[in-house]
Amino acid sequence: MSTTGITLHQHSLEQQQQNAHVVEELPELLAALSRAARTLAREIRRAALVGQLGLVGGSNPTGDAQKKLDILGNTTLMEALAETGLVAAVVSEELPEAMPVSSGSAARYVVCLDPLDGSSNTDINGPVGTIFGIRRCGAAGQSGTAADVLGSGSEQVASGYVMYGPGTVFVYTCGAGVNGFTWDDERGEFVLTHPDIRGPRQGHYDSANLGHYHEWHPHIQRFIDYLTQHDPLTHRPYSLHYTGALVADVHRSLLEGELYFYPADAEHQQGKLRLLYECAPWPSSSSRRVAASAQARRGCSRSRLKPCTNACHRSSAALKMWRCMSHSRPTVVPHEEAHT
Ligand code: AFP
Repeated sequence: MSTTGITLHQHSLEQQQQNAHVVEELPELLAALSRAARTLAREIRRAALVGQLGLVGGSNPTGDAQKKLDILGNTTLMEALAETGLVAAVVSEELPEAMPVSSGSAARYVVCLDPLDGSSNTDINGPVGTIFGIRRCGAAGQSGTAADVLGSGSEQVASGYVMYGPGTVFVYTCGAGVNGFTWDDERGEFVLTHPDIRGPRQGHYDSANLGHYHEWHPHIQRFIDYLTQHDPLTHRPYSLHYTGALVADVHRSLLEGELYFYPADAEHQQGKLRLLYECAPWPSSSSRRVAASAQARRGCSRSRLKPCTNACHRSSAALKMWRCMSHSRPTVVPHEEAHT
């Protein structure tokens, strides 16, 4: 396939035509998400000028203080997805439960969203993002409920993220490679700029909130100590890069090879990152299927969720998830040591 100048819409149509496993509604679902992303990019850029920075005054179901832009992001995405008639429900960081969207027979998908990831960065003009994972509704009569999203991350039909930085970048996978598109003002389109993303085999960045170092499990502390030792042969010490916005940090990981981790700490004993919309959606270049390798707790088991109260917002102590996803091969302490 020639990739010169191809738009996101053209790309998703080609993916759908060329890969039997790709759902026929993919182009329309991605078009809706990209329309919302375009609106959000504009609103984020001008937020300081129109009084859209700062807090709303409440908190979301995961306990984070909600920003005005969090609410705007959620509404914008929900409206765009509702227009398609293809989405039965949305699971969002900003909503307590799965929210019904459409009830027609075409509404066969549930979309998991972190509408504005890293929203603490909005007030300092830092990078933020949107994360999405698209799943099929479950058995007939069970559509649009939390039960539809309780399967493994590998059951997603497509997933990805948008990063609002100096440019706006839309990255997605439908299980046939990971591709990135940059918004082109002149064409009014997302245009393919990062085809078939595969991170370098050797990374030398790490990304984590080291403020929690003394609360982490001793094995994780040892791992950090290992990364900071000097050894040119294994590209150590790693350089610490942390923006506080998962999308920005993991985007770097996909492009340049990096470890990102947010292990359990005193405040977040189950980990901070939410499985459905902060972990499972991260696209993998190493698998035909959409990545599911967000892992639970210290053991790095697969992310099959079991029903529980507020399962939509269940979190994961993510230790090494994006090393495997980005194809980067940093030299790490032996697996057994890191995970026992
Ligand atoms: P939200 O802005 O969507 O709540 O996500 C923020 C986040 O989950 C993730 O984007 C960051 O990597 C992480 O939190 C930063 O957390 P700390 O401020 O605790 O380091």
